[in-house]
Amino acid sequence: MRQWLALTICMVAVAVAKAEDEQPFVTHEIATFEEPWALAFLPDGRLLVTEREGRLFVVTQDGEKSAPVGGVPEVAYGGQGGLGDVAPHPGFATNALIYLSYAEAGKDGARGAAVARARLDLAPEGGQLSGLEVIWRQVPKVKSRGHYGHRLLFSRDGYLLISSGDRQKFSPAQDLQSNIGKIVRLRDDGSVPTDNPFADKGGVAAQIWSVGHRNPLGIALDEAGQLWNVEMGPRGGDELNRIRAGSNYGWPVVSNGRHYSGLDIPDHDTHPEFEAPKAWWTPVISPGGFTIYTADLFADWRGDGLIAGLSSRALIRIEFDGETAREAERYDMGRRMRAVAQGPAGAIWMLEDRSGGRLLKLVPSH
Ligand SMILES: [Ca+2]
Repeated sequence: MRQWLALTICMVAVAVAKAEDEQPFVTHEIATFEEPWALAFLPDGRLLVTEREGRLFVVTQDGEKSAPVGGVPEVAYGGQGGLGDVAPHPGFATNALIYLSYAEAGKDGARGAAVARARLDLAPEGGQLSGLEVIWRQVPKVKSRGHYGHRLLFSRDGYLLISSGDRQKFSPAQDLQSNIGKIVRLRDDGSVPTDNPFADKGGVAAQIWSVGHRNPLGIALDEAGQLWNVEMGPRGGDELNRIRAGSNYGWPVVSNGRHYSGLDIPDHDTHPEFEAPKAWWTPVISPGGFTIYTADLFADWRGDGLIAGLSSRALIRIEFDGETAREAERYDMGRRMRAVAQGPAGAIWMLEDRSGGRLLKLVPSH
């Protein structure tokens, strides 16, 4: 049954993958980077782009790239780790604060994601960070160089949401004494809101917004303000989840995929006490980034989810219907896609993965 289902999904995926000349958008190459990981727009319309080795750039929409911004914290580059996400504070225009996530070295080869905030003073040649303070860390640091997660998102009411991967350690994702394998919610200074679902447990549990995530590389808010995430499953079982405060998404107890060894993990429908994904993929798409489109330029896509696919080398469009979601269309991009964001004028901006990864601007073709 599972094989039949997987084959069917695979055939559907092939059927909807469109050749480039049929795509509803034109792709413009804006700039090229070395292992880019994240992009975000500043209020003045310029972009911040991170490179995994530890560089942050200010980039114009025409592709003019600054010198690396000074004062970026030292990162533990290697494996999947390095400099990760970047997010300007919602009040950047007045406070100039930005947030960076990155892999941080600990003792004896242990590593963990950290999030720092700093003031970014823009200058003609780029900019300089000052007053950098680390406001969050994965607990505990572990000997792994993968599954950091560490995407950043500000909620409409100004809280900082951080997706925290399971660090390839599985069971801590179910442990409230650890913040790995979770989505956490903090105030903008890193302090813990008193209305978080596990606030009364204190300690690291108080940070936790949702439980049981594997490697969540995308978080986004829909127009109603509901939170969604995408995360990589193991062999099969990539997930799109509707995130609710205090809910448990089941990793590693359940997954619609199986271990890399081939050993099965019980599927979601065997454990209804966990939140099941609203959409899932076998074969995997390897979601690297996620946004929900809210602009008018792509008029038919307003309200749709957009996933940057790594192994699927695609932009994947999701249609929502209240509480449900489904893959509506898959556009072949030809390269591993690491990140996706909506630009100020409604264009869709993407980053390719790895060395030579391009910053792309997608605009409607008609
Ligand atoms: Ca399974």
